[in-house]
Amino acid sequence: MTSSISLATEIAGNKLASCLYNASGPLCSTTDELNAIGESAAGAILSKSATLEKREGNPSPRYVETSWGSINSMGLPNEGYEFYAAYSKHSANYNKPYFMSVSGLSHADNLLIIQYLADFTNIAGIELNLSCPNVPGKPQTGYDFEETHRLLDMVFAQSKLKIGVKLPPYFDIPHFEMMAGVLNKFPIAFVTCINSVGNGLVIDTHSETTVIKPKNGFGGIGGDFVKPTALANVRKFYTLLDKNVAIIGCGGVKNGMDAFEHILCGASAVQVGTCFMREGPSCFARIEQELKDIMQQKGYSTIADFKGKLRTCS
Ligand code: RRO
Repeated sequence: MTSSISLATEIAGNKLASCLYNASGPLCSTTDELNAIGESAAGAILSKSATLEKREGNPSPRYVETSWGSINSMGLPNEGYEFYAAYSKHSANYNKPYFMSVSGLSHADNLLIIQYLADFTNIAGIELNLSCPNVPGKPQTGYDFEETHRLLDMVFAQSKLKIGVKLPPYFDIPHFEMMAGVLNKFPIAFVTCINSVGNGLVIDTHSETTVIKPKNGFGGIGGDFVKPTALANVRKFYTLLDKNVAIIGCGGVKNGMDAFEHILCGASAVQVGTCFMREGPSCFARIEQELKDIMQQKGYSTIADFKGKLRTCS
């Protein structure tokens, strides 16, 4: 019986009945899409990254699934921040927290949006996206440590809501340490690792073309291929950040074992991106049951029983 097993967790002071929910990006832009997450077994609802103005995003084809995952260059298509702020009132119909992803095109935009959100009591927290790889001419803030410090200085000087950050993947130990050094200076509630692995290239050898159109085919990579990088980022930030910062794992999760691995590395919650895009909202109930089955086999009844308890082999 897995009914005595709990996947409950807490993020930014909010209780989630399940530690699994959607990554910002796929199927979380419209009211219908957000409602579908609300009605699903997901433990929370997370919006598409919002900008100041509504955006159409990059030209299509801009999302392609491959045998091992996905490549995207969506270019931040979204309804604008006021839409996602207003949705927070509707999200109260579902008995789960609503997080809003914010990805202003400038520091000033981010500050204006975050200031506006302060009065929306149904927003459980803001996931500040420091890592969109797909807006031509806009570098990923998370790869510039001083710029990240400057932005967070301004954000935390004025924010009333709980703030977390969505980071790009890092690949070098000093870079993990430098970013952790910046984040530990602020009262960050959570850190989501990782965004897509930026600027990959997928080729159709038959037509001898790229598979997506924007940026000459360069786009963010998600799915199976990114899981080892995601796990490394979850693990490193779990060990480097203050213990009251929740780590949210994102990258390569398509079954219960993938979620188990993220939690073992230190994740308090796990987001699903490419698999959610392919399978739709029913993926949450499936992955949750698979995770519960694994926990039962191993004799665990809560995620605290194994969270962060990864050991190095001897
Ligand atoms: O919209 C996008 O192109 C996009 C965003 Br904002 C992001 O954060 N990560 C990604 O892979 N695509």
